[in-house]
Amino acid sequence: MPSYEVHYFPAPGRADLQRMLLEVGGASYTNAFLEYMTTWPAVKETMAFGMVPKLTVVESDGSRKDLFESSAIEAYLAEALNLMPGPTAFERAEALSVISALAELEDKVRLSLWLPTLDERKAAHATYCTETVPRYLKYQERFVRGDWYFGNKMTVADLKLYQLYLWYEDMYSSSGQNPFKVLAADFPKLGKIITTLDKGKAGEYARERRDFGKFGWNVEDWKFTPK
Ligand SMILES: N[C@@H](CCC(=O)N[C@@H](CS)C(=O)NCC(=O)O)C(=O)O
Repeated sequence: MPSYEVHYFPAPGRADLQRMLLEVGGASYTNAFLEYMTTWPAVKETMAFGMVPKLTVVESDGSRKDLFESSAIEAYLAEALNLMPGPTAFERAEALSVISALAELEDKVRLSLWLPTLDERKAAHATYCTETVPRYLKYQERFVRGDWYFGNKMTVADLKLYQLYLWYEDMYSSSGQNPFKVLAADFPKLGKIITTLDKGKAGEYARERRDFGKFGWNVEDWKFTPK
């Protein structure tokens, strides 16, 4: 089995699901942390598309290859670590469709993060939690086909859901606004997946190896800032 390097900034961010897949899949990996303020501008030019995350796959003979773009890295790791549903390419593509829809929901909150004033950020987050999230989660709840998204096997789709839940915890737990908790009665199947994952390896990763102590949610400012 190869080992892996996750090249990213010292934050969960877009590498969170990748690290979680590696942990849950029992792979050997290291984090290669990048420094945004110092070395990043030069390192950026070495990236295929000028951005990270980058996943380096280190084969047992020492040969290395790099993969870019979160969606491609997530799909590759899910395949490599047996965290895709089956039995055919169709179900695997369906798992990617769940990830795509959840990533779209995730992208919508990024807009709130960069608004100029505190009042604008608070208002945008409130609308996001009470209107946008339920609109998307309604369809996610319908998609779940058993104890997990794809019946009796935990897959990358379940882990994507849990990663989104964790991000909402980062931002909203201090104000009691995590929509997965506030709206728990509306989404029992999604809630069950999150609760189950929280008790296992994914939860252990979330509690012990996800916070690098560099950036955190600043509840006074409603934005992520260096700690
Ligand atoms: N489409 C890319 C987006 C990656 C992206 O936005 N990366 C950010 C960090 S979250 C980055 O590299 N920022 C530094 C820069 O753009 O110079 C992916 O999904 O991997």
